[in-house]
Amino acid sequence: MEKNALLAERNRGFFRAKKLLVLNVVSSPGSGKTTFIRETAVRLGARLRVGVIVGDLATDNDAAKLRTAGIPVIQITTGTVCHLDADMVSKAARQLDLDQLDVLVIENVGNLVCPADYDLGEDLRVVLLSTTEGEDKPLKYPPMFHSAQVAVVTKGDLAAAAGFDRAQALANLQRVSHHAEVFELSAKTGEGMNAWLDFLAAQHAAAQSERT
Ligand SMILES: Nc1nc2c(ncn2[C@@H]2O[C@H](COP(=O)(O)OP(=O)(O)OP(=O)(O)O)[C@@H](O)[C@H]2O)c(=O)[nH]1
Ligand SMILES: [Mg+2]
Ligand SMILES: [Zn+2]
Repeated sequence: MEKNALLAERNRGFFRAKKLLVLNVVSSPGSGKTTFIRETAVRLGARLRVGVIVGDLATDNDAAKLRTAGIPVIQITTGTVCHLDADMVSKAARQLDLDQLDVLVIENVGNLVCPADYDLGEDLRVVLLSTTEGEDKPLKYPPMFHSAQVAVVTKGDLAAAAGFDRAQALANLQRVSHHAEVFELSAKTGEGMNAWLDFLAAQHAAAQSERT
């Protein structure tokens, strides 16, 4: 764990020197990370160039989906390890042409538990909560939600069908991640995506002026 903290700081310095804004996207399996990342990258288009590192225990399905959309992507398959660590990210990042990118998105392994403990050297940790998985996730997995700077409620288009209690979900987020910026959107319909993209662009601009 100590070694990971050191490597994460080294990653952070390296990413800063490359003028990259780096996101660590975490959620339970199937909350919509890959879809959200794909829509983010595609909608930003030429405004900001996005590259992706994606972690899974097995398969390169997610990388294939992202690559089809023209997004530069490196897949990490972790075997039995249920989280990404800073060393894995460092090795994968070196396989991307980082000079061509503005934003690096890391899709973590679908897991709301141990990725909370592994700093990857990111600027922002983005936790997803889908409308189909229950409003109580922030209360059940507080370390993950507490450690995130951004919380995104995904699959807004399915909220009614799932009987999603929006007020309760927002109250739970407020309780556990009170400092986090909250976005509500659907990657499928695009509703709510613009507010998120504007926030991301502003974060990128702020990071650039800080680093020059
Ligand atoms: N209706 C709807 N479905 C969505 C949305 N986002 C994702 N999905 C669907 O939800 C399923 C899982 O989405 P993924 O993006 O693969 O989720 P993930 O978090 O990357 O999954 P893992 O990497 O396996 O943890 C897929 O069938 C998606 O098409 C959305 O906004 N609306
Ligand atoms: Mg995925
Ligand atoms: Zn783990």
